Amino acid sequence: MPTLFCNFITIASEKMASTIEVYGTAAPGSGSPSDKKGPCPFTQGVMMALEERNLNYSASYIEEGPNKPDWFLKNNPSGTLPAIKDGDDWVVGFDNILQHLNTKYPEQSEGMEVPSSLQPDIKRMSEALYDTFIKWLESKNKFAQAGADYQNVVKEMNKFLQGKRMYMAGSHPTDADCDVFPKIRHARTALRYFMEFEIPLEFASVHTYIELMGNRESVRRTDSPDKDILDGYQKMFNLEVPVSQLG
Ligand SMILES: N[C@@H](CCC(=O)N[C@@H](CS)C(=O)NCC(=O)O)C(=O)O
Repeated sequence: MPTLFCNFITIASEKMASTIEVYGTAAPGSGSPSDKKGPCPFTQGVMMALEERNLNYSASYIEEGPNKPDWFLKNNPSGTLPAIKDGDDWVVGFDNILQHLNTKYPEQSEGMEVPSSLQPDIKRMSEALYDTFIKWLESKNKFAQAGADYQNVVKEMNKFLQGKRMYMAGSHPTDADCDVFPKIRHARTALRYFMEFEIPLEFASVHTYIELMGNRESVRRTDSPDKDILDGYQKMFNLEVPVSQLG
């Protein structure tokens, strides 16, 4: 076989075999690195983005806080999670990671990019969904203003989807769903338990969206059991209702 051809085979097979290493947020108290995923929708979102692209990856988890391993901080001085190592490249943060995937794997990323006309609205809703959810948990008060703010964002999302879109950016899943869905999933589970809050039935488009996304393989393969999500947020915010009540 000519040398040039041999080299091509080697490079092609190396490229196909390369595995992206994901470092996500670990369950509180599980160590670093840990094999126990913690309550971080950004971590699930990155893994969903890899699943939707059919890219090979392995995942391990690092605990939040100051005690991150030296080897990790050497490569990721900010300590922000999630991060990935793709070959020699370290990429940190949800948006940067998705941008990296779109640039480095254009074929696998086909159809995943969010139309620029929709990006600002979706980003604003996504950030508001997470911020109000976290503020509500932090308040430890079922009647806090953050609760009303959270419901307003869900209402806005319902209006955004209603009669126009099945997924956040249209008729097929995109990176917008890797961004938004994990936040809805985590909040719905945690708020139901800690705040006795259910997304009102009148927000039917959001309920349909949750069901549609919940059945996707990319979600099934990256999801955490409810108990792990609840346990994570309980420890993270020192919430009073004991998760052990779940049985
Ligand atoms: N904007 C960041 C947010 C990610 C984030 O909030 N990560 C948290 C974990 S869920 C983190 O980095 N925690 C590290 C620490 O607090 O030590 C992103 O896009 O990924």
